[in-house]
Amino acid sequence: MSFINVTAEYQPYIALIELNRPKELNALNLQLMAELRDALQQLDQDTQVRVIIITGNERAFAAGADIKQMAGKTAIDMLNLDQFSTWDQIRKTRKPLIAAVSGYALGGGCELAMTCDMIVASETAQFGQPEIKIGVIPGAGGTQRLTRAVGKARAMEMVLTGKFINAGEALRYGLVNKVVPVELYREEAVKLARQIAGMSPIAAKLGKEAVNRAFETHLDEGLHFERKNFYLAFASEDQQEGMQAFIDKRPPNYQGK
Ligand code: DAK
Repeated sequence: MSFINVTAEYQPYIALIELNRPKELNALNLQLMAELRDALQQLDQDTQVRVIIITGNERAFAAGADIKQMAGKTAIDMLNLDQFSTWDQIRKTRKPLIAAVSGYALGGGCELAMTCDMIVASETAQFGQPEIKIGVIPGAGGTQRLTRAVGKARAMEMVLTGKFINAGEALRYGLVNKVVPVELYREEAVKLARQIAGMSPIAAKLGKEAVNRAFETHLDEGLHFERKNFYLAFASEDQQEGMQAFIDKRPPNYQGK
């Protein structure tokens, strides 16, 4: 049995991965995470895919790591399971990733959404890092990514009290890109994906990599990295096509070359 569905119904160039453990509110067990990693690695190599959307269902994007699977574990069990390598591989996806979130995005679910490059939320979305309520702390980057996204005071409150924030707050805090009515959140994510998929896929990868550097390094090194990727974009046919199309006053036709 598989815990994800991968569809290319929004082609051209867009793949959608749906987390599919609805009865457990898409709790992220080891199998689901391994399937998600494998699917992302495959889609990252697929030249017919330029943007990947990860979504859940209306009630839950994901209510966190599977507490029932973690409950009896020791520190050494967790060490041996090496779940971090799965999360690291997901984080290293080079194509743009959009999370389309409705309902709960909690704990590992919130961390998974934040691992994506952008978040489109439904009005019913709720974000939280409630690990403290079960005696632990975020383990998949929550303390770092949430703090960078919403600032120290809000992140501290969420991590230390486990409180959830709603979609409107998430928008005001800069955690999500857009909030739309629940019946539109997937469509809105697809719209955003289509916009990006119409660009040079090479430039999209280089741009993603450079923006992410802003969080990993100091300004000088980040600017240096951006310049390297800027030069690299000039090695692509897409750069020539993009600029020529502008001059010719026609839409560009990018080939990812
Ligand atoms: N794990 C397992 N089952 C879960 C679950 C979860 N996180 N969340 C919900 N479920 C299950 C419930 O047990 C219930 O199952 P049954 O009792 O029907 O068998 C079913 O989903 C429906 O849930 P509820 O009956 O509780 O539904 P409610 O509407 O009443 O409440 C809720 C919804 C989301 C408020 C509640 O389910 C809840 O509080 N869930 C837990 C939320 C939570 O604490 N999440 C954080 C988990 S810790 C790591 C990477 C990541 C992590 C750790 C390490 N490494 C790389 C090492 C992440 C850790 C976490 O996320």
